Amino acid sequence: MHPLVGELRQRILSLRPPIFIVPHVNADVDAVASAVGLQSFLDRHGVESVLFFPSLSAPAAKLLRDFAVDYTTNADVSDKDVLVVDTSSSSMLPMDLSAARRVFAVDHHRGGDLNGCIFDTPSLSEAVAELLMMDGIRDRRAYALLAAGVYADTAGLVAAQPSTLVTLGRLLELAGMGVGDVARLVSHRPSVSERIARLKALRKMEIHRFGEFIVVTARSGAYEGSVAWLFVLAGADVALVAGENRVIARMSDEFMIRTGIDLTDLFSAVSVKIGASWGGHPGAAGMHVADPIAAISAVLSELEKLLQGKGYRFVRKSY
Ligand SMILES: [Mn+2]
Repeated sequence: MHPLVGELRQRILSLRPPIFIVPHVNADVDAVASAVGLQSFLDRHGVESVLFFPSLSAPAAKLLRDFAVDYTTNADVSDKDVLVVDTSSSSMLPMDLSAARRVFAVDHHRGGDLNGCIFDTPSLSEAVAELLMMDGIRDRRAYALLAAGVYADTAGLVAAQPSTLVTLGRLLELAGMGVGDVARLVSHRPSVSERIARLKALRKMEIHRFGEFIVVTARSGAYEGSVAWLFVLAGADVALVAGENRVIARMSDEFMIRTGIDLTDLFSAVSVKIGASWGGHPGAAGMHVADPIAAISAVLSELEKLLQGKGYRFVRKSY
């Protein structure tokens, strides 16, 4: 059992019902699965809650349809207690929560500015699953969704920790599913617009060589995370994609292991220098900035400095 689960249990049971459960903007499978799991927990404790999902990713919307989950896309949270799920950065909220009575975040990303319980697990769903299991809750639908959340946020278990797999094993038993069933739940061919965004970014990308490492940068009007992930699959060690007012980055595992540098080091250093907010994990992070192109230059300079500080000697080249 994760040491924070007991505290999470206590903190959310002290909120005032009805509790509005709100995931981050463009909520992914892990975010909505965690939200449904939290509602199941509150239900079993007789605490009224509302799933408020104003902004969903396509895979999350499909999963909610498949499981016939009821949620609202429009609500007034003035003077209400809000449970923010899968983010602790106010810049990732899908709406202004300044009129809420209390805002409490349940998250597993570093770098956020909101108060809450911040886990260090690869998925938030595994932490929420432990909360339900702690109270012996039986809810097959919630467990199936949470298994999907674990699978999705660990990129098909690639990023799982040993404890993730222990929790997933129990989740599968409780949901009566196999790993193949979960993989099918989250398998999703990207939409035409997402595939077009990826392909357009391939046409416009810039390749930078930092000695033995490759950094790829591009601009994309949408799906920046998907584009960045594609660059890593194509051979980039670091991918930086500029959106309208943000920079989304991915790093290969190999780069992090070899250099000991990850995106939390890089983005926390750069965000201080340029006055931006950021959130994310070692291998996947995002930064909110007014000028994303300038921010990418700052990230490239910082990366060069960090690599040289580790003893790598090279002259930067661009292709
Ligand atoms: Mn997550």
